Amino acid sequence: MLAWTAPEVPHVLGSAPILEVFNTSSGRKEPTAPADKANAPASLYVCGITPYDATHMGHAATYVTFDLMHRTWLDNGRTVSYTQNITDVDDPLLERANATGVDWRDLAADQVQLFREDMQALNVIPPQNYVGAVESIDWLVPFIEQMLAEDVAYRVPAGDDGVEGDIYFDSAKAANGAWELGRVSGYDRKTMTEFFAERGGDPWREGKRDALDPLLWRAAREGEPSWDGRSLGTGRPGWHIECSVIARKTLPAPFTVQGGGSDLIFPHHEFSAGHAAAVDGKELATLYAHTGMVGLDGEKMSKSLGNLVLVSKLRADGVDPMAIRAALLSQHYRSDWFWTDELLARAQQRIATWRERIHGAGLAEATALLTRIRARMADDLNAPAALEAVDQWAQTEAEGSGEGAELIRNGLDALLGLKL
Ligand code: 5CA
Ligand code: ZN
Repeated sequence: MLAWTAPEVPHVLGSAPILEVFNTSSGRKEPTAPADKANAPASLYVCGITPYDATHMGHAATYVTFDLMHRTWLDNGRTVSYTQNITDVDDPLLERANATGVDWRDLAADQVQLFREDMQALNVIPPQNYVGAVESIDWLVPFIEQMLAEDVAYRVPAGDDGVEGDIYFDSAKAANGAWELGRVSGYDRKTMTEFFAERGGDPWREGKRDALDPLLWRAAREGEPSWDGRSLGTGRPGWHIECSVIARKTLPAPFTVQGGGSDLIFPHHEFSAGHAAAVDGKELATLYAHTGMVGLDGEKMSKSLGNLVLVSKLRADGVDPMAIRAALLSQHYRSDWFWTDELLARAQQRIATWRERIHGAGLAEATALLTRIRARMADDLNAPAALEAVDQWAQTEAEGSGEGAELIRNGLDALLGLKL
């Protein structure tokens, strides 16, 4: 699928330490490159949207976070392969389409287009591979066929609706050196069970070998879209297999970082990793990075609750997208936080102050500022601390008459994606 137009990312002289990122799987901060190969190619997979509603601040915070990772790697002189999916067929999308009387394909296409516009406005570098679930069905069928052949997948007898042919993943049999249940999330069984039911799983389905086994292939049902799955029968893919297969088809195995919001740790990233490892015996990614949840008025911002602040709405109201981006950057990506009007107002104020101060920037102060920003970003993408460094610089007496302005402008763009 077409992504969006790539922004020019300025190249800035100087060097930065290797980026370290908190790995959910190990519970520690880890370098994203070997010490002796600081500029080794990097690869990133970030779980994309389910396009049934517009981009809210939670989505934006997540994609801007991984954009910071992308930019930090580019600044380290690394080539970056980046894949993002679009879950363009799944229960919530079909339910919304049915409820609103819109064709699910039109709903998805409209929302993906709005997402592209939001991402472009926020100066997010697009993925090279932007792949829809529907587009990946031909890739995914042979994966599931192989899993069935190796008995790490199995057919479940018809449930209440009498439909035969649903295929599930055998979590216990699939355990191998590269994955076992809990490898990614580290959660105990009780926590897994809770999240599985809350986040699209069906622990109650009869005939499964383990209540936590996830769906790989859903046999065709009346009124639901379906595709030819060869020996699987007609149907549509489960959710986790979509991301494993798209990642395996477009990135190295393992790739460097698997990313998404913390709501995806379990079951989604757990089983995406499990499916891939079951097929080729390799880990999905070397590191799993997760963003905290953004909320509004005391609740997680979510399409199902409807408590949303939309990027497109703020843009339509004339808010500078760079102020939106600065507001997102003002909170650490790993914390859960709440969007407020005050955060946006403060970001607008900061941008205005910086735009004013830059005219007097000298070269030495510019170089010193970039060094500070690089150090903070290399330490688990500490964007709030990087913005504080910019604030501190802006409070100092100007040392020049603009010789350093271009360097600061380029640096803030290259490293933070902020255009002054
Ligand atoms: N299509 C799947 C991933 S394969 C999905 O989760 N789609 S989504 O539209 O629900 O979310 C898109 C991305 O935004 C995911 O990475 C998700 O973890 C993240 N996200 C969703 N809600 C929030 C939130 N309130 N705060 C931060 N990130 C969020
Ligand atoms: Zn995903």
